[in-house]
Amino acid sequence: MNELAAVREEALGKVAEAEDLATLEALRVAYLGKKGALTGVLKSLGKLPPEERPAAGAAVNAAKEEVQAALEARREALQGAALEAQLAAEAVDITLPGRQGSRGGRHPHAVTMARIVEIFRQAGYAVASGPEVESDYYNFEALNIPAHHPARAMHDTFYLEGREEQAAGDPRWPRLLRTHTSPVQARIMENTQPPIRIICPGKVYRVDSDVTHTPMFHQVEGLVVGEGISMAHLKGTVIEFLRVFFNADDLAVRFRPSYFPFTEPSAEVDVECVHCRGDGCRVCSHTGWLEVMGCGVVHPNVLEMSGIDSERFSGFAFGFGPDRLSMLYYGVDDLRLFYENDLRFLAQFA
Ligand code: 2NL
Repeated sequence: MNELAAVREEALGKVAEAEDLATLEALRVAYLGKKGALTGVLKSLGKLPPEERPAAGAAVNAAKEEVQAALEARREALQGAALEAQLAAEAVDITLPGRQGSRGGRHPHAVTMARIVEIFRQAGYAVASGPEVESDYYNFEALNIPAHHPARAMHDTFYLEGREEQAAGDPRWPRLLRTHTSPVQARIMENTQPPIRIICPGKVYRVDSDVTHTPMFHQVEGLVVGEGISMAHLKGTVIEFLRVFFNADDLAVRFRPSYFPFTEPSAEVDVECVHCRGDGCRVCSHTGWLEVMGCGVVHPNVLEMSGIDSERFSGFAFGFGPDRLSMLYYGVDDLRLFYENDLRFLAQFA
């Protein structure tokens, strides 16, 4: 009975201290297995006098059941703890906010183009567009640009292949990438009688490409044709547009005589430097002025070639680079920044 008490004590102690399921299984084998310690005690009962055997047998069985119950209780406790630990480790806090997607923004040049279009829309202009691959006729001939004008030189214009068609006298050849959006206006004048009031925003192409020129850039041209249209209407329109665009109703604007084959008279337009307000700075090369567009009264030849009676109707036209206006408006002096797509730059406009 002393030996039984010692084995029972030892077994219960070890079970209580077991830290994992493998240890528990080893303890079960060691005490309750075929060759286990308690099983051994049971086998040794044969050595007892017969009258002591029933009580001793009952005591051994009670001890075995006690150890069995302790093993099961301990196993349940360990499994419960393991489950608790797993649940704690895998816990998901469903009250945390979701991951926010980063919000994009429009490119500053796109915002500028939309502002320009909106200003002219409000003044009653329609928006017109046309092909970027143009014929020599609409890009040059219809705009009174004679055959040997410097603007037609190969180094300015991207020409498309098409020798056979050219040789055959096909009027759609030679073909080229338009160098300005004027051909859109020439096409409109051909199929529309005045009054005409349009702007033509779009992509244009020039061969020259360096730090300040890209082979593709944007242009916006405007055209108004009607009875009694004069240089005065042109000046009023251009001045009002620039003041609205730059949010400055007292912005100084000046017109300098210039030359374009498709307008007569022609002028180039300067605005008071929007950065130093005319005092002189790096942006305006210390002149106090910024050149922003070209314009003029439509040449009668251009009207006549498009089938508009130049005795009855007259018009004005203007053209500018919206990308340059965008740079001046936002105060960015390097055009490459707009094409590198560095988010640190772009995000400042979103
Ligand atoms: C500039 C100058 C200009 C025009 C464009 C035009 C179009 C027709 C008839 C007459 Cl259909 N003129 N366009 C007139 C004057 C100037 O652009 O510096 N552009 C960037």
